[in-house]
Amino acid sequence: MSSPARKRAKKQADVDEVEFFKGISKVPYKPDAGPSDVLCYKHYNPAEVIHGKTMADWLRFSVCYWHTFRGVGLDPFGGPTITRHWDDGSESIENAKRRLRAAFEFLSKLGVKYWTFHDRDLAPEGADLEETNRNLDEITDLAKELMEKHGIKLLWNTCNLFAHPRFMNGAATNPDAHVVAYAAAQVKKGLEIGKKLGAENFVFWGGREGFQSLLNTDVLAELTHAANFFKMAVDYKEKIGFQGQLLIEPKPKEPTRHQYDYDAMTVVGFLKHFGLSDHFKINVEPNHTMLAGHSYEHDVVMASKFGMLGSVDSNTGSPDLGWDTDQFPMDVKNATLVMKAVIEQDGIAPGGLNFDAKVRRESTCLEDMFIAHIGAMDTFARGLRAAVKLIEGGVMKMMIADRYSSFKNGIGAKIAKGNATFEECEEYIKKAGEPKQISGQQEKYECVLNHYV
Ligand code: XUL
Ligand code: CO
Repeated sequence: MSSPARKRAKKQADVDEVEFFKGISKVPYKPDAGPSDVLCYKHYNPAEVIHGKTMADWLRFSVCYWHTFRGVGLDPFGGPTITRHWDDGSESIENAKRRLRAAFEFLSKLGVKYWTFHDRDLAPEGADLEETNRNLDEITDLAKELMEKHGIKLLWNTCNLFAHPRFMNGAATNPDAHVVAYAAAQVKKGLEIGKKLGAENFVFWGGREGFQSLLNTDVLAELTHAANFFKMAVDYKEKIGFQGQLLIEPKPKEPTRHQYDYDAMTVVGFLKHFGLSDHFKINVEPNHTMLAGHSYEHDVVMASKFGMLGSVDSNTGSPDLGWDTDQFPMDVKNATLVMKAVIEQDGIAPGGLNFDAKVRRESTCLEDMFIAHIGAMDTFARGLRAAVKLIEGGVMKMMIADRYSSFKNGIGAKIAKGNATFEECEEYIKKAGEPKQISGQQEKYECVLNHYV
């Protein structure tokens, strides 16, 4: 950034009324807009009531701070491509404040009610924990003020327990107790900040909680330490009266070769094993779900069926690649399948749909930030509308009821209730003989879904 531009940016830090996104006004709802009119919602109409709730309440959209306000387009092969005029690239408090002001203008013009952040993206890390915490106090004072001014709430905050070199071998699962204690001290502050800002959830994504090699890893010790770490978090949350829901976000790999929180069912098993399942739910990121070798909606559905779906990091990957691309979700069918699960559990609150997504390295304009979010929000609005029609139409529900109808009576009812024995089943087969073939009708189900998408 040139020196006059840097001076201008510095000045903006202290001025509340500077407009960062000149030429972009509050995004309107224009259902009849043409194909190239992309700075408007064509499907997302927040106040519209659909299937008993407003669209805003079903969707609870949230913007993430780390990609949208800290992303610079770095990749392993090249440096930053994305520069923002309000950001002088420094780790100063002034820069952090200016960035935050730009973020709230963005949220407000977009018409999104929630945001999410990592502690270290918000405020610079100081020389020691005390200084870092003071920085956080100063920046979260401003965040609180801006949240009140713009009527924006915190969906969740989280701690970055993976970027600093001290965490290279993990945080809660680090083989060095000193690092585990550091991570605990950091999360203590994270929960305090969550309480201060009225966070509706608090997320643990297991950054480097995993291993690169089993040869040097005592997996049972590490998992036990992780469970004890979570127990400390529950105790402290209760002690300070933090009301937010605790969430764990699964991911199978990256940055470590194997991440302990592999997928939704792994996390459910871990939580049940260590007696933590009453205190945590799951923040599913479909992009991670696909990295685990599942379909887009798989973990959303699995977590929901076990009563553990807390929130969704709404993004997507490229199924042709094997890594985490954090793209904006633009596939209406995938969005429909997620919203079907959300409607079936009567909403996602206190969670939401958080866009843990970044514009491509090549999408360098300010306008692209808006277009990406608007496009993703419209995708999910279409998904919501389609899922409502699918559910209200009732055809798929009837087909499924019919498919499982043999469990309504007789031996089926006994199996379903858990009252049957092997001997009774044998008796039944002696009388009833070979089961007749029943079609699974996958293609018919796919046609029914396509009817609504
Ligand atoms: C990383 C990821 C994180 C979490 C929050 O893949 O998804 O950004 O959502 O730490
Ligand atoms: Co995420």
